[in-house]
Order: sequence, then structure tokens, then C-alpha cells
Amino acid sequence: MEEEQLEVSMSCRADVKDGVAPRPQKLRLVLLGDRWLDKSVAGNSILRRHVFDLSRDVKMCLKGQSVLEDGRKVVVVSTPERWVHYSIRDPGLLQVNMNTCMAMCPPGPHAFLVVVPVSSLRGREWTVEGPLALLGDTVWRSTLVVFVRRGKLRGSSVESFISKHDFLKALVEKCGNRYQLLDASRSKGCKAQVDELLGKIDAMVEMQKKAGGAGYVAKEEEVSTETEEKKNDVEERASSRRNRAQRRRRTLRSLLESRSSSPAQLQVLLVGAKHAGKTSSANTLLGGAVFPQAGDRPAQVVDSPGWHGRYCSGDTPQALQQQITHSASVCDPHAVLLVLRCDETFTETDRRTAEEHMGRLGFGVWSRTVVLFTRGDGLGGATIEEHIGRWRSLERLVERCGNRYHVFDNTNRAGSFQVRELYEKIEETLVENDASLLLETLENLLQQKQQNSKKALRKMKKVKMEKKKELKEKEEQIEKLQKMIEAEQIRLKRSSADGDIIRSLRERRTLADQHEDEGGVAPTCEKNHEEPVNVWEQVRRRRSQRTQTTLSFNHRTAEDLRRRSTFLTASVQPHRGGVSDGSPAGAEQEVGGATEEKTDAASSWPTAGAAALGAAVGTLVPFLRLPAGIGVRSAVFPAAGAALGSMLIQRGRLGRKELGRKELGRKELGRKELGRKELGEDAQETAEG
Ligand SMILES: Nc1nc2c(ncn2[C@@H]2O[C@H](COP(=O)(O)OP(=O)(O)OP(=O)(O)O)[C@@H](O)[C@H]2O)c(=O)[nH]1
Ligand SMILES: [Mg+2]
Repeated sequence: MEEEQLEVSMSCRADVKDGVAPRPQKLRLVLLGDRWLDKSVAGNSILRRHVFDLSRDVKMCLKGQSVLEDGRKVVVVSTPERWVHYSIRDPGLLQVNMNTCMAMCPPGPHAFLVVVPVSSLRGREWTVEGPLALLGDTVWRSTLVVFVRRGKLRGSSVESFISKHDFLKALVEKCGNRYQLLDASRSKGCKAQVDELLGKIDAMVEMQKKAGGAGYVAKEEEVSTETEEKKNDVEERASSRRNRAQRRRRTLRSLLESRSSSPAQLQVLLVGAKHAGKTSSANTLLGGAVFPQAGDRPAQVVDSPGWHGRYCSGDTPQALQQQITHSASVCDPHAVLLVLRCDETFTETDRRTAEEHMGRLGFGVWSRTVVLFTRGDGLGGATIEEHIGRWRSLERLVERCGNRYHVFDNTNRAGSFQVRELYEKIEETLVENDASLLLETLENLLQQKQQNSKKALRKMKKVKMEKKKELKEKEEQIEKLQKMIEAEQIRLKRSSADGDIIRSLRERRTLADQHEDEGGVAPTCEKNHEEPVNVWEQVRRRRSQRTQTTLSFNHRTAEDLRRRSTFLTASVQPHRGGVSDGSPAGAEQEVGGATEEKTDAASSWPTAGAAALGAAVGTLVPFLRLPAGIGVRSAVFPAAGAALGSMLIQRGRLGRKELGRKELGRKELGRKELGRKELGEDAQETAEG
């Protein structure tokens, strides 16, 4: 392998030096195609010598090689007829075949050449399409289509031949529009065509290299589409299809039980391509009985001629087509069985052909069609759903038939289970197409829905009421809680106000206590705590000074009062223990005592005077003549005058007493202020000391 790569790279270098486009000096090619003869002719034309036997198919891969005039070495591997023939029993067969031919041209082929004969390919499309559908994308990037048998073109171009066949258009497109016509009948013209073909291969290899590839297909696993990922995908889709079909069948069977009327006889029509197994399947259905039974009732089975397609070339003749349509009109089938083989490929052309022929049976045919797969014995370990999932075109066809399908093994006619099951499926198809039954079912469903909706409405109303009640209860609870919170807040406010009052009262009391009992309070002195005796000494000195000040103040107040009073002389009492505490209470007691004495002394004279004056006025009043001319003479008047005079004097005395009390209060406040200042000075002096 290394030798090969070295050879290729050396040749490329040499070509670049000469200014020629680099190309592999050893070219490895693989021929694919349905007919061994066409492949052998194409192989000999490329090698320019007779290497492959044109007289027989050896049914195995063959390798031929030669050196061209320009010194280029070419290796060609030819494959036997239908070498990639698909078998569901052994889907790995393709891989085995591909590996064999890859091993014959190591390290891998530069190109795959699909050899297609220029001839009527109608009904044989699958021979080209089918096997190639199994090849992976890597192969398609390295593939060219080679058309042989130019003579059949009859003067027209190869392009017009391609355009006539949809499957060929798709094939050429898939190969990146790379194709070449080889006319082996004319050796001179063929040489130029081969040169042209090799040029196209070189360009393709160059393109692959530019894209970062090796220029040839090296990995064997890239050849086939049967990757692990694809297998898993197929299995998943297969199981989903099976489940869907089973669900649908269950529903239809329940509907079938409620069905009141059913046809007395089942009519079944079999259609399909030639050799698909229609007659064999009809015989299996009849089971050898003269009057076949579908369950407990008779069945009529109608076979039809196969359309030309997969196994016969040429269009389906008009007469044959009419016979197929006539078969359908004869029995007016309850179900149409579309017969297909399940042991081989299924291409897009197969789908199109089947749909074309079925379409002639009428538009409504698809709703009563069941796909009947024959050769179930060739499935091996695979399931029918897996086979369907492997071919996209087949999937589409089965879906068009409403996912109705069944498998027959016609080699086992004794197997009554497969027949019974098929009849069941036909009956289910009847249900699906019974418009009156479906209408009835629909009506029942609607009725049920209405009842259900009424029930649901009632239930909803009930739930709504309950919710409303619940909401109301909750609202009441919230209201209660709010009230409780408000009450609590008020209580808290009150207690905090009380606390403030108590605090302020306490503060006042503390202040008063401090003033009253200064000896009990030890002055704080953080700085001079080593000499407490001196501090106390200082405090005592300051206190005695303050006592002197207070005494002189009290004395002055007493003097003042004495001077003001005209009736009494007030005496100032000395403080207890010889030291005045300077408290306002003490001052008040002293001053209050002086005021009482003065009041008691002053009360007798003015009251007696006023009473005498009142009595005199009262005596004179009866001798007065009032402007109205009325004369008043009574002893009441002297008494009333005396009482009034006494009362006026009493009121004047009370007013003076009130004024004296206010004056005392003002003085008291002044004294308090003075005391506070002195205290502050004390503390400051103590701290500084
Ligand atoms: N192994 C196997 N062979 C089958 C099965 N069904 C049909 N065949 C064979 O397939 C071949 C064609 O079967 P037919 O029933 O004649 O096919 P057809 O569709 O009636 O053919 P035409 O009438 O020509 O269109 C016969 O050789 C059958 O033996 C099957 O389930 N298993
Ligand atoms: Mg037949």
C-alpha cells in the first residue's frame, strides 16, 4: 500500500514539474452495472486490449490491467451480473461483494463506473436503480455513468436519451453530472472517448484531493449505506409503524362489533406487477376450498393479469390494462390487494409504476387497498416493517394505502393464521369505508361529548361556589387579624407614651435626689482615681461654698418679703443639720409659712370694715325712692350689704395670694437653674483636678 502511495506522489511531482495537471500514474477503476456483457465490453475498451471474456459470465469479480501508450498503468475490476443483488435475507451481501472488489485494487478505487446500456429500459429500471440505492455517499462522489451500445441511439444524442428517463436523470445528477459515451464498435472513435473518460476521472480525483480527500475510496465501510446508525433508524421506524397499525386495528375492531349490518359476501381483487405472486396468493386465500370462507361468510377472490414493469420490458399493453380495469368492475371489490415481493429492492420507479396502474382503478381505490407482500419466507430474521423502512419509496406507497399491509408465505398454504388475519384486515377496511357507520359513530361521539361537557359545567359551577365561600371566609379572617393588629398598635403606642412619662419623671426624680442628697453620690474621677481623698476634700469645700450662697439667697428673699409685707414680719428658719440643701421645697415651706401668717393677720380688719360699710348702705337703701316710685323699707338690706362687703374683701385677698404663689414659682425656677450650673462646674472642676 505504501509503495502505491509513493508511486502516486512521485508521479504527481513529475507532472507538476512539466507544468501538467497532477494525475495518478496508476489508475484503479471498478465497473458496476446489471449486465456482465456490457461491463466486459467497457472494461476491454478502457484497457485497449481483450482482457475480459465476452462469451460467458464467470459470476465473480475479475481484475484486468494494462499500460497505456503514455506509460500510464490502469487497473479495472469487473463485477458479475447482479453482483449487488439485494437480498433481505442477507442485507450484508452488498458489503461482502464491495469488500471483495475493493481488496482487488488496493488501497482503493479512484472511480466507480456505472455501465448503462442505451436501450429500452422500461421495466428494467430497478436493475440500475435498485443496487445503486444501497451505495453510500462516498461512492457517489467518485462515480461516473458510462453509456454503452451507442448504436441504439439511432442518431439522437445521449443527452436526449437521458432526458427520456427520469431514473437516469436522477442517476446522472447523483454522479455530479459526470457521464461518458463509449462506442466499442468503432475502435478509432472509442480511443478518443476513452481519453476523454480518463480526463474526466483525473479531474474528479483532483477535485477530491482539493476537498481534502485522498482521491480514492479507501474505507470499505463507506461504500455501503448499511451503517449502524441507519440500522437503528430503520428499527425505530419499524416499531413505530407496527404500533400505529396495531392501535388502528384495535379501534376498528371495536367499531366492527357495534356494526349492525355487513355485506353477505366479501369481494377481494388482487393486482400487481408480473410474477409478483398474485395467483399464488389467491390460491392461499381460497385455501383449496371450492367456496372460500372469510370467517363465517363466503368470499369472492378475483385474480388479474400483472402489469408490465419490473420483470418484463416494454409498456403495459392497452388491452392488458383494460383487463385489469375490467376485473375491478366485475367484482366491485370491498378490498384491493396490491401484491409486491418483499425479498428485493423497491425503487422510486417501482412506486411510480404501481401508483400509475392503481390510479386507473378509480380515485377511491387507495382507501380500500392493502399491500400484500409475498415471499414472506424470504424475509429471514427481518420483520416486514424493517423491509418497508429500508426503502423510502416503499414507505411512501404503504402510507398512501393507510398503513395497511400484510405478509404471505405462499409456500405454506396450510398456515390458516395468515389467511384469517388477512380477512380480518379486509373487514376492518370495510369499516373504514362504511360512511353510514362512521356517521353513526361520529354522532355517538358528539352526544357523549355534549353529555360530558354538561357534566363538566355542573362540576365547574360547584367548584366555583366552593371557592367563593372559601374566599369569603379568608377575607373575614383577614379583617379580624387587621383589627387585632390595630388594637395592638394602639396599646403599644400608649405603653411607649407611658414609658416616656415614667422615664422623664424618673429623670426628674434622679436630678432632685442628686441635689437633695449630694453626699451619697460619689463623684467620678477617672483621671485622679489614685487620690480619692483630695477629690472628696474639694467636693466638700465646693459644697460649703454653695450652701453659703443658698443661705444668702434665702436670706435675701426673706428680707424682700419682709419689706413688702405691711402686716406681718417673716422669720427665716435655719436648715436642718446646719447646712441648707438649697431645695426649692424648703424655700417654699418657709415663704409659704410667712404668707399664711400675713393673711390671717390681715383678714379681720378689712372684713369687719367692709361688713360695717355694707350694713350702713343696707340701712340707707330703704329710705331711697327708686325712679319707679316704689319705696323699699326692710331689715334684710343692712344684712345683705354687710355680707357683700365681706365677700368682696375676701376675693381680693385670694387674688393676692395667687399672685404671691406665681412669683415664688418663678424664683424657684431661677434657683434650680443656678443649682444645675453649680453642679456642672463641680463636675468639670473635679475632672480637671
Ligand atoms: N418462495 C416463494 N415463492 C413464491 C411465493 N409466492 C409466489 N411465489 C413464486 O413466484 C412465482 C410467480 O408466482 P405467480 O403467483 O405466478 O405470480 P403472478 O403474479 O400470478 O404472475 P403473473 O400471473 O404472470 O403476473 C411462482 O414461481 C411462485 O411459485 C412465496 O410466497 N414464496
Ligand atoms: Mg398469475
